[in-house]
Amino acid sequence: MSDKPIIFSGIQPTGCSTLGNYLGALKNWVDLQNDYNCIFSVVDLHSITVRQDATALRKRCMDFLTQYLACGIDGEENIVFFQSHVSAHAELSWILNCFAYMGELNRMTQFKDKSAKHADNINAGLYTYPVLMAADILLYQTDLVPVGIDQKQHLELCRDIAIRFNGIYGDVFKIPEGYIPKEAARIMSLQDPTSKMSKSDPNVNGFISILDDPDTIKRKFKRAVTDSEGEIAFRDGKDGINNLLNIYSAVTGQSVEQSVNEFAGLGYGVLKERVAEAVIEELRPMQERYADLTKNKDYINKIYTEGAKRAGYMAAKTLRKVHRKLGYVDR
Ligand code: ATP
Ligand code: LTN
Repeated sequence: MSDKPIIFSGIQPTGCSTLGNYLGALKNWVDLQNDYNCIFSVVDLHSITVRQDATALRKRCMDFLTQYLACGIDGEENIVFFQSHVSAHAELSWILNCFAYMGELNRMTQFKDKSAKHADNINAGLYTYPVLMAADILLYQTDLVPVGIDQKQHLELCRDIAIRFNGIYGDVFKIPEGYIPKEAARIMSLQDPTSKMSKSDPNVNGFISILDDPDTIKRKFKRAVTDSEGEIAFRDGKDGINNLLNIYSAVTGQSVEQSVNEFAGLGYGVLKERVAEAVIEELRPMQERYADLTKNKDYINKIYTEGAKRAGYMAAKTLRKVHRKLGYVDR
């Protein structure tokens, strides 16, 4: 790898990737890939905090990795791999568990939300999930972590753990920074614009899947919940309209203010149609590449096998350093 700064990010293979994942994460990965050495993982270890069907999970993991490439990530220039293929993630995660406090983990809002959602299965993995995420990041001496704003708290925990560890053992880990986009940091559900668009939402009308066809996208935007005021403006209390304006701005690359001006005097119907059109056009090239790539299994296989090899090499280096600092006998 060249001496450009390092990026690490990942998405868990649950549900199907949404417009939220695309605008909050994937699109930025593509934009950043030329200026950084990038490591993008399908974080399959994270996904089993919720019970998964093995056959479906295996297929979904492949679909997610293929989507990374279809979005425009160059899998040869960058490292693209499955988290479970590099055992150092689980190994460092155990070690970092011993440097994370229960008080810290208790404060994680994602843990609180997910425990409420899966009250019948509040497993220890759900609780220590942010520690595994810290291990993902710290293994690669990562400089920058591009994520949506919902991951900010996890990232701060990662930094705290790294600073604590370095405080005891010297300069072991690079302290990573977050890269959180402004407009697209938090895309909201189309059915409940006060909660985030989530790929595990049981209501499929709440999210746009990045593989949805144009008719489905139009239909979902048409049904999007708005308000009864009829005025296109961006302000508190207009969650549905704010969300549509955010999506439109993120896709077109213009500011929210410019979008508000563009729609001045027009009705909600027009806004919904234009947002749908913009999203369809944004996703079209990715969907075409995706269809091609799914036919090329050998290529995909080569990308993730090579990816795991390169990632494994980098991760082993950090893990070796950690082991030495802790006092383990050399292998
Ligand atoms: P789940 O519903 O299974 O919890 P998710 O949709 O929240 O999943 P993650 O795998 O947790 O997706 O997140 C992957 C990346 O996408 C993260 O960087 C996250 O911040 C980003 N992301 C997820 N949802 C949104 C959203 N609605 N808006 C912006 N970014 C998002
Ligand atoms: N927890 C993240 C996914 C994730 C991640 C990471 C993101 C796992 N490990 C490392 C960035 C860096 C989420 O979005 N739910």
